Amino acid sequence: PCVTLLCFSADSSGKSEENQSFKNVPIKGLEPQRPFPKKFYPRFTRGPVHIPELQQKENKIGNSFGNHIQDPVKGEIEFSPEMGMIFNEEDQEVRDLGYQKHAFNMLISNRLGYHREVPDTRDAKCREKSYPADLPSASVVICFYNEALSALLRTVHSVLDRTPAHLLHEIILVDDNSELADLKKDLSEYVKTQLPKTTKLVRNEKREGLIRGRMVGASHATGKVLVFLDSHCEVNEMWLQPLLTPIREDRRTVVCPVIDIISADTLTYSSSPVVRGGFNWGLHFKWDLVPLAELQGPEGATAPIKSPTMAGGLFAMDREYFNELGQYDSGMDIWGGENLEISFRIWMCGGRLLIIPCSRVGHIFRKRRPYGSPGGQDTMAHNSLRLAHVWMDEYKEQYFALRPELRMRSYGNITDRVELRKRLNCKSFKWYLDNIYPEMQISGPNAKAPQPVFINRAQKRPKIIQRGRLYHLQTNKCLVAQGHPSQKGGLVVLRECDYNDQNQVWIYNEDHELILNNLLCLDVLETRSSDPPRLMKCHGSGGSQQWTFGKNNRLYQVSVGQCLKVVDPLSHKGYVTVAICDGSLPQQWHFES
Ligand code: UD2
Ligand code: MN
Repeated sequence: PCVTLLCFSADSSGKSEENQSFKNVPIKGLEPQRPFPKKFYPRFTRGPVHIPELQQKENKIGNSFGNHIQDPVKGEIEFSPEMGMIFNEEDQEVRDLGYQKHAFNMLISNRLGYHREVPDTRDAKCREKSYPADLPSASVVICFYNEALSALLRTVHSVLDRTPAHLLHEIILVDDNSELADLKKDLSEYVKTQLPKTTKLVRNEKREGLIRGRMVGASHATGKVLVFLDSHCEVNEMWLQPLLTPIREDRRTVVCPVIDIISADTLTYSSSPVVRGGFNWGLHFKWDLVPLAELQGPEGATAPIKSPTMAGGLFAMDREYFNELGQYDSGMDIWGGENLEISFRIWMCGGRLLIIPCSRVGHIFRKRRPYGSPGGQDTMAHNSLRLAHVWMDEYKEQYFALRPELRMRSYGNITDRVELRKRLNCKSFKWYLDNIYPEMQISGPNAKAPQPVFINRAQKRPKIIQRGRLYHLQTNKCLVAQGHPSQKGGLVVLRECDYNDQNQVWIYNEDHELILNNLLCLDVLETRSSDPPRLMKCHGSGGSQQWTFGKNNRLYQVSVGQCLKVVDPLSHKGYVTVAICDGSLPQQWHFES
């Protein structure tokens, strides 16, 4: 049977006519249907997402999960590659502008609308857990700057749709002085007319950055627990109860959900492995595998995990405890560093920080930040300096060893924060390293650190589906590298086919990558959908390197939403580009084994 996309809600911000034409795109039988690759940042792989209990429900089968559809036989959520199909110039503009302003595919985000189902990525044992009835209620604080309306409202609706009303005290949206006029107008209208009274919108008179922005949000909150979210998230089934439970037991516990991955190019929701937060001496956050000992308790994979640091965006904390512990450092600007600062502060001043595997929230991970700071400063360095001087004692030298140019840089007044540390009677940074993050390597002559025992998760190579030539039907030519196939950034062009030439051999694998001579992947630039494809290092996270073969012999580029086309089939130059899929001869390709 032919399954069509059924994922447009009435309030989708796309135009209804376009939706109509898009709705009729058949999916099954048109493209090779394979599980969407799970190779994302953090860089570990996992098998396909299985949702056995959904398989039982007849009415769910063939229904859409955003841009996933469920395979009725295997019960897997599969990826529908044509969600980003460009039909006209307007689509193209939405896509390209979206990448410029938000660094993700806004065309797909708009088409998904404000509600969608996401795959339940929790460990099966999480579904057997029960939680106390008398949990504290939460104020959800979402601070945003120039967010895409559809992404922001999907964040809000996912919370409204998947949180029991008695646990949701309010949602506080903090507009950090966004400049996008449409966003301002449409959002305040929407909040007024479409959302419950408990969703409030506050607006900063000037750009404060996410750190002071969250403090503003928290100051308006009246719920027992604060829950912070980024403005491009989708919460999963039963996300809040597992976060509130440990806080109810001990108010000095701060908790983070597992952050699932929403692809910036395809908006596909996929499962993250359970990892914990760490950092390096450059004061950058990083993910670490969980030491074996942490996973060997009776609760196994569902037990909360102690985490030395948090990623920053998604966490829950008792509101009064947030205030007692000194909120955030209000001298920190725009973006960066606040996550390590609050993590060190929690541990050193008598609290604890846990990751809760049974709570899952998806987040759009972008390849770049689409905004700067108002004065163009490097706020990460400024903020890191402040945290190093307040919290890291003699270990700040580790940072300066890597960033000597910052040693003399001014970082503003930190008196209040130093006093806070004294007042709260916080432990030393050495205590933190010894007890909370003993795996941290200390560089220098006397460096000696215990080797952590980590679970070894081998990276899986995507399976090869086909190996052969990319043959252009109209010209009888083959797609090859313009220069050497190992040259990064090189263009591809049509040349006479030579069946003995390895440099003409492509691999097509289960991740939908096209790899020339087993070296580089066929890739497109994210920002402009009209640029020709190039050969780039395979990044394994789909999107710009995903291609599917479909109707009318077309070769479709997933994140650009267009088809590979020969520019001028009669010329000898053999240039190719991507263009709106029209089924014409210049767009017809064969993969020849
Ligand atoms: C990560 C965190 C983010 C924050 C940051 C370090 C996650 C998933 N995300 O970066 O929450 O801790 O590390 O600072 O852990 N925003 C404003 N005003 C600004 C700039 C940003 O309100 O001036 C908003 C923005 O719209 C977004 C949030 O702050 O909702 C986080 O910004 P981001 O998504 O660009 O940060 P991200 O996820 O790269
Ligand atoms: Mn974010």
